[in-house]
Parts: sequence; structure tokens; C-alpha cells
Amino acid sequence: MIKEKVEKIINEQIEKEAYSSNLYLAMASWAETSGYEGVSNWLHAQANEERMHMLKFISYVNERGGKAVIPAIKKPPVAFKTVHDMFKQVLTHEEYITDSINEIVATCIEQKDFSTQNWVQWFVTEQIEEEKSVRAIIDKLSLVGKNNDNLYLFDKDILGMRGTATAAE
Ligand code: OFO
Repeated sequence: MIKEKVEKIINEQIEKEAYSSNLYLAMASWAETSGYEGVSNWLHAQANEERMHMLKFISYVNERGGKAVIPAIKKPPVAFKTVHDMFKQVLTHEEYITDSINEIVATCIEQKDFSTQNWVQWFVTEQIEEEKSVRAIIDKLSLVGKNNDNLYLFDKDILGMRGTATAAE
């Protein structure tokens, strides 16, 4: 049986994953209407992944005898300054999510819930990968600078990175 404190913090995480999914969907939509097909595709794939993370947490809480709460989600921003700026926001958000996953680990240790601590390690590893891939994109965008031709090539480059991921996968 899942401990109350662990159930509570995972329910908070469910809301954060739902927001992450919608945030990236909002970014994907902005990119789509701004002519960045590749960037939009990458963000659609990311939004789908975040939804998958949310579903993983929901199943886990329910399987362990807790109750997952499906949250209301606050509205994400609708517009972004530049592609570069937007990916910096993605990184800041992912760093926030990493801290939040670490808090789950800390709560599991405090509550001696070692099965959940073990289960949540998948997310610990996932966050390392997510931060790494966003940092690599930001590095590329720093090289691109303000040159629109380069940005066009960057968009083509990122299009091939995650397959085609527009609607739900
Ligand atoms: Fe971007 O990560 Fe979910 O957890």
C-alpha cells in the first residue's frame, strides 16, 4: 500500500506532467503557426512523452492501492519571443521537473517506501536524458544566432530528430 505522503507528492507530479504536456503543445502550436515545422514536430513528440509520463504516474498510484487525481491544468503561454528563447524556457522547465522528481525520491526515503523509490528511478534517468537533449538544441541555436537562413536549416535538421509526431502517437 502506498504511503499517504508519497501518494500526495505523486499526485502533484501528475499535475506537473499534465502541465508539461500542455506547455509543449502550446509551444508546438506556436512553432507551427510561425513556420517552424521541425521545431513543432519535436515539441509535439515531447508533449506526447509528457502525457505518457503522466499516465505512468496515474497507473502506478492506482496499482499501489492509492487514488490518482486527474488535475485541472493551468493555461500555458500562447506566444514566445524566439525559438532560442523558447528552448531556454523548455530547459528551465525541465530543470524544475528534475528537482521535483528528486523531491519524490527524498519523500520515498523519508517514508521508507523503497519500492516507489526504486520505481521512480526511471524518471531520474529520463530527466538526465531530457536535459541533455534540450541543452544540445540550445547549443545549436547559439551557433545559429539571428541568421534566418541558419534557422531555416536548423528547423530542417530538427525535423528528422524524432520521427513524425504531429497528432497522438
Ligand atoms: Fe520532461 O519530463 Fe516528464 O517527467
